[in-house]
Amino acid sequence: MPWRGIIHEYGELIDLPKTSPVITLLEGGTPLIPLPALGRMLGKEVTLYAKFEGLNPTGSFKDRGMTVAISEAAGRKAKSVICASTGNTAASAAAYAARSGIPCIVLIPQGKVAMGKLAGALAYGAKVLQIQGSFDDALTMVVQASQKLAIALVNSLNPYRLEGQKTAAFEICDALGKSPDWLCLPVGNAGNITSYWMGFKQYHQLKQTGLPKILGVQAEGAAPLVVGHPVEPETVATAIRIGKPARGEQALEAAQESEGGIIAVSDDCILDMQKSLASEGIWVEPASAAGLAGLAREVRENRLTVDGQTIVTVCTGHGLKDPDIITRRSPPIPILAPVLSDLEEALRG
Ligand code: AN7
Repeated sequence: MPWRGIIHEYGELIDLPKTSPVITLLEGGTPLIPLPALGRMLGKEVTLYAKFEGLNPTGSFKDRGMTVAISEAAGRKAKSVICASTGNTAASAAAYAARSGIPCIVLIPQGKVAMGKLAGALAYGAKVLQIQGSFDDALTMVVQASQKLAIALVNSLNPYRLEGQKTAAFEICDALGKSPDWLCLPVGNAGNITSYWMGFKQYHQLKQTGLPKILGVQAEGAAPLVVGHPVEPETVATAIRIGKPARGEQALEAAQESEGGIIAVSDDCILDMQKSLASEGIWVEPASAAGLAGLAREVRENRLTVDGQTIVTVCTGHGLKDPDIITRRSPPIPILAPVLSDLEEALRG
C-alpha cells in the first residue's frame, strides 16, 4: 500500500482525538540514507545513516508535528492558528493550515529567516509578520496572543506537535529492526529531541526495539542548554538561532536518561559538515548538519568511540531552504561567451 502519512500509518500510537479530521500531505516515510564515506571517518565498521527529513512535503521535519497539530485544531473548529518561527515551522504551519482551510499567522525574527522558508510561508498564504527581535521574543508574543485572542498555538509547546514528531523514531526502528546505538540531531526550541526520546521509549515498550543514546547539538552562539542559562542567540544556522528553548528541561532529561548529551559546535564546524554531507549527495540546511558535526567532533577529540556501532543523524531540513548561504560563500561563477574556445579555456583553468 502506498504511504498514507504518519497519522494513518501509526494511528493508534498517536494521541489525537478520534473525532479529528486527518489533515495530511502524506508526510513522513522519509529515507534512511547510508553515508559510507562519513561513516568510515568516524571509526571502524561504523554504520552511519542520515534520516533525511528535508524530503517531507514542505522540506523539513516540522510536517510530522504539523499534520497532528492542525488536525487537532481543525477538529475543535479553530478559527485561526498562530506560531513563532525561525522559518520551517512557519512554512509547515502555513501549508497544513492552507490544506485545512484555516487562516494562519506566523511571527518571524526580522531579517533572520532563510529565503526558502519565508517564501514557503508566503506561497501557502500565511499572514507573515516580522518581529524586531529574536525567535524567543516572537514565541513570547504568540503564547500571549493565543491566550488572549483564542487563536490555536501550533508551536511545539502544543503537545500534538510532539505526538507527530515522535513518529520519526518509529520509522527508524522499523527500518533498522531496532534502535540505533546513537542518534544525533540539532537542538533549537528542543521539541524534536523531546519527541524522539518519547518515540523511542514508546516503541521500546511496545516492541523491545532498544534505546539509542541521544546527542543534541546546539550552535555555540545559541547554546543555552550548554551554558546553563538563556542567551541572546546568534548563529549562521538560523533555524536554531534560539536562546531560550521552550522544552529545554525535557531536552536535558532526554540527553541524561539516554546517556547521551547536549553539546555545542562552532558555525565553522557546522558549515564544514554541511559540505561533507553534500559531498555524499545530501544537501541539508546548516542547522541540519549540526548533529553530525557534534558527533564527529566528539570522536575526533577522543571523547567518544563508535567502532562497530550504528548511528543515525537527523537531517532536519533541506538545503534548498537556505540557498543563499551556499551562493554567498562560493567563488564567482565564470561567465563565458557562447563559443567552444571559451569553454576550453575555462576547463583548462
Ligand atoms: C532545520 O521553525 O524552531 O529543537 O521555528 O528548522 O525542535 O526546535 C526550527 C527548528 C532543527 C530545531 N533543524 O528543532 C522553527 C524552529 C531545523 C529546524 C531545528 C529546527 P527544535
